[in-house]
Amino acid sequence: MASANLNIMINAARKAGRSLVKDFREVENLQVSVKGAGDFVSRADHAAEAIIKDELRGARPNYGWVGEETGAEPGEDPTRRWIVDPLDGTTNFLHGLPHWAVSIGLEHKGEIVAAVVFDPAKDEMFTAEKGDGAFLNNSRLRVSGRRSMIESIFATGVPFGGARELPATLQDLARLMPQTAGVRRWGSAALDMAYVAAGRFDGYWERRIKAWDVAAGILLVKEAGGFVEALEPGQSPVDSGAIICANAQLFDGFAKTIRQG
Ligand code: LIP
Repeated sequence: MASANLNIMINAARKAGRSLVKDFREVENLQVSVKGAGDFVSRADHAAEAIIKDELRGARPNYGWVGEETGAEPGEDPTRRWIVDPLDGTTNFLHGLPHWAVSIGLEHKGEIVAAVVFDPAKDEMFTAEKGDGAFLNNSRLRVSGRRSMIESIFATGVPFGGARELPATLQDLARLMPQTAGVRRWGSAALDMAYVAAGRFDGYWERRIKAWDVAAGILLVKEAGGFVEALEPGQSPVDSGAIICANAQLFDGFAKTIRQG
């Protein structure tokens, strides 16, 4: 039985998803325009965040807020904050690729306690609450049972635009590729982690990531039986900026390989 907070999150994600799907259809038409879709997608992103913010802060006005587009706003309740990426996979959306999601996490005293990752293009609603399991469209999720790296596939984000994390990520790939069944770079951290929770990916890591990209995914993976840590041991995975997750059998070997970098 979903809590009142989770129901509020699901409804906000669906309302924002309806707006994004409408805009996504327009983006597909803009691919051939000279100006491109950049400004249009930015407006779509901001519109979606405004919808989510109105819904969540309207229902829980004393909670804090962190949103990719509008930044951080403390709430009267210093222990709780919404952590929201209204459109994770922005570049995919911009290019008309139907792989993007609405990501909403609720943090309480530094720990994610409720999560929603909604993929409107595929109508997949990933949800989790602390201690109550992870679900995809109300079906229970479990991470994969694969035990050997050579049978496993991993997801990541490869830094672009001159980001300083690129060399380390390329070294990660050089170490991983010979010992795995492959790596996927699909452009949405929230969906990468949802897919680890669903057993579609066996693990995921990324060296340059924001709290709003991974907050919801962290709880999905944990509640599906997976392990999640900051790339730097001891740091908070939510705010560390670099993250590793995998199923329980693979995590230690996978994390050791990534941390060699
Ligand atoms: C994206 C992440 C993705 C990362 C991209 C980008 P955005 O978030 O979900 O994993 O590789 O560089 O940060 O910008 O689409 O919200």
